[in-house]
This record gives sequence, C-alpha cells and structure tokens, in this order.
Amino acid sequence: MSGTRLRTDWTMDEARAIHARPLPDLLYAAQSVHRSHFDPLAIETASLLSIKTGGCPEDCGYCSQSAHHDTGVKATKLMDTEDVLAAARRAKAAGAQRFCMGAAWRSPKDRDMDALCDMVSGVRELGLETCMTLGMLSPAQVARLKTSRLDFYNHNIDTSPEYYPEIATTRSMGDRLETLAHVREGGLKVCCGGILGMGEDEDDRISMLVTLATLPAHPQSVPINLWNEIDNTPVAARAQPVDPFALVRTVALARILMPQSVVRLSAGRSRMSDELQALCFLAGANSIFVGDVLLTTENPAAWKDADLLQRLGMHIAPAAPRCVAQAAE
Ligand code: SAM
Ligand code: DTB
Ligand code: SF4
Repeated sequence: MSGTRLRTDWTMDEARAIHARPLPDLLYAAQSVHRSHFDPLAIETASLLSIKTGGCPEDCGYCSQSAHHDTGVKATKLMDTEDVLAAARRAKAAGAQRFCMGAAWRSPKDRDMDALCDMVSGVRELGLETCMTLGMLSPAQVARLKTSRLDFYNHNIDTSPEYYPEIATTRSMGDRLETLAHVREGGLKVCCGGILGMGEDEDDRISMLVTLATLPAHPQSVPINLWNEIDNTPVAARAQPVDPFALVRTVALARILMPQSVVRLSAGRSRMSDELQALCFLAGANSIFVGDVLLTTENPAAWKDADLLQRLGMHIAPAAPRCVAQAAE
C-alpha cells in the first residue's frame, strides 16, 4: 500500500477540475486513493450522545438546538456522568468503536470541566475511543480534556468561508478555525467537516473541502452531513435538495484531497437509499454513526446498517480503520 503524498496546498482550480471529472473517472480515482490507504471493505462505527441538549445561545441557522429558533427541542441540563457511562456501555455492546458526546453550547463553562473530564476518562476505561463536541475551546480546556484521554474533538466548519455568514452570525469561520488550531496544537485528533443541502452552491461545497484540505494538517476525521431538515429554522427557508450524485462527488473529492482521513457519512443517512450509501462507500466514505438517534434527529436502525453492510460484502472495522500510513507511525 502506498503513500499518496499528503498535500495541504490544494487550489480551488485543482479541486474544481477533480470534482468536474466524469463520474466513472472520479469514482475510479477516489477508489484508487482509498485502496492505497485503507481496507476498502471496512467501515468505522461511532455512536453519538447529546449530553446537553437545546437552549444554545448560538444562532446556527440549521440547528434544532439554537435558542434563536422555535424548533420544539426542549433544553436540558448537562447529563450526570453515570448516565453518560451507562449510554456508553450500551453503545459498546451494540458494536460502536467511538463514543461521541455533544453539547449545545457556544463553549463549555470552566465549572463543567470536571464533569466533562470524568465522562471522558470513564468512557475511555470502557475501551471506547472518545470524542467530544462542545463548541469553542480555550487552549487550557483542550489541555484538560487531553489529560483525561480525549481522543478526538469535533468542531465543524459547516460550509464554505464564503457562505458561512449566511448560516450563522453569532460566530464566524475565524472563530471556528481558532478553536481548530487550539485542538490541533493541543494534540487532540481533529474531527471536522460540514453540511450539504443548506442552499449552498457547488463551489461552496468545493471551497469547504479545500478549506479543510489546506489546514496545517488534514483533520483525521471528516464528517459529511446531509442537512437533516428542521422546521422553523432560517435554513429551512433556503435549503435546496442535494442531487445524490453531488453528494457522491463531494465524498470522492474529500477522499482525494485528504487521502489519509476517515470520511464519515454522517447525518442524513435515513433519507439516503441503500444504493446511494453504497456509492458513497465506493467514493471513499469509511465511517458511519450507528444508533437510532444522532443528537436530536433520526439515524437508520442498527439492523438496517448491518443488513446493508452484509449485502455489500462489507463489514464493521474490527478496530477503527487506521490509515496504513498512520498505523505505521
Ligand atoms: N455546539 C457544538 C458546535 O456547534 O460545535 C457541538 C454540537 S453541533 C450540533 C455539531 C454539528 O452538528 C454542527 O457543527 C453541524 O455540522 C451538525 N449539525 C447540526 N444540526 C444539523 C442538522 N440539522 N443536520 C445536519 N448536521 C447538523
Ligand atoms: C457531525 O458532523 N455530525 C454529528 C456530529 N458531528 C456531532 C451531529 C449531527 C447532528 C444532526 C442533527 C441532530 O441530530 O440534531
Ligand atoms: Fe449551538 Fe452547536 Fe447547534 Fe450552533 S450547531 S446552535 S453551536 S448546538
């Protein structure tokens, strides 16, 4: 297996040219890159738990949990650590490899850090990889989470820098990039991707991926979400259906620009056909969320995912699918 040279100097013109290739050529190129870095039959599984739901002060126009939109999602307090650990045990028994804990915050309060660190170390002791997504972090907060053995931090750029001001005003792309720098420099693995279907155009999707692929280091995980429709949000008024082949092209471009990253087909799978998911796997997606719910919206039932992988002759990766080059490090 080879090393495709990792590049962090991709240009928009190069990315546009790859994205515009005839679909069979694009898929062939993406498969070739995928096979030179990963077992093409193995899919990583992550489970998601909302440890603090709703009432978020941010105004992200796509989100059910923003206090700015009347979406019917009830605000809760931070869950007790024991309840989080019980959910993690269930996720492990159901076959998840990574446990991702999400909070509807702009950033965590320092008074919550002890509980968050207990959650991380407890989940880690169960033998699961740990991921959190809590909003913006300071370098000191990153250091505390790292000491508790947090593996990944999820913080999405969500869309292109050009379209970002249309979807959120209480935070900027610059804020997101600053937290990503703290996370990267603090030694946590970065999970960072975005959402399709919020009314962005093709160039926005390409620009989002070029932004990720020209960070100082590629995110180790790249979630590609299809917007899960939430009524009464600003995005509901501007959302456009995504051509299934546009999703496949986005996944393939992510795979080619970031050859060693795990690409997760994230929100929106409940509305994807089996055939579309299979095409996304062929294009280089190699991770999914498992479990009936994401944070506040639905995800396919476990039996459906097991049935799909079995029919495709694919399987859940026995361990998180390390890129061959990373495994050697
Ligand atoms: N509050 C933290 C933050 O914004 O980083 C963490 C939780 S937030 C819900 C995590 C990510 O979920 C967002 O950045 C966005 O990419 C994704 N997301 C939120 N609502 C979504 C939806 N309706 N459909 C698809 N993805 C969504
Ligand atoms: C990511 O990119 N997708 C997940 C995870 N990171 C935190 C969140 C999806 C949320 C979908 C909408 C909801 O369930 O509220
Ligand atoms: Fe809050 Fe995160 Fe939702 Fe934005 S995406 S409103 S920060 S929970």
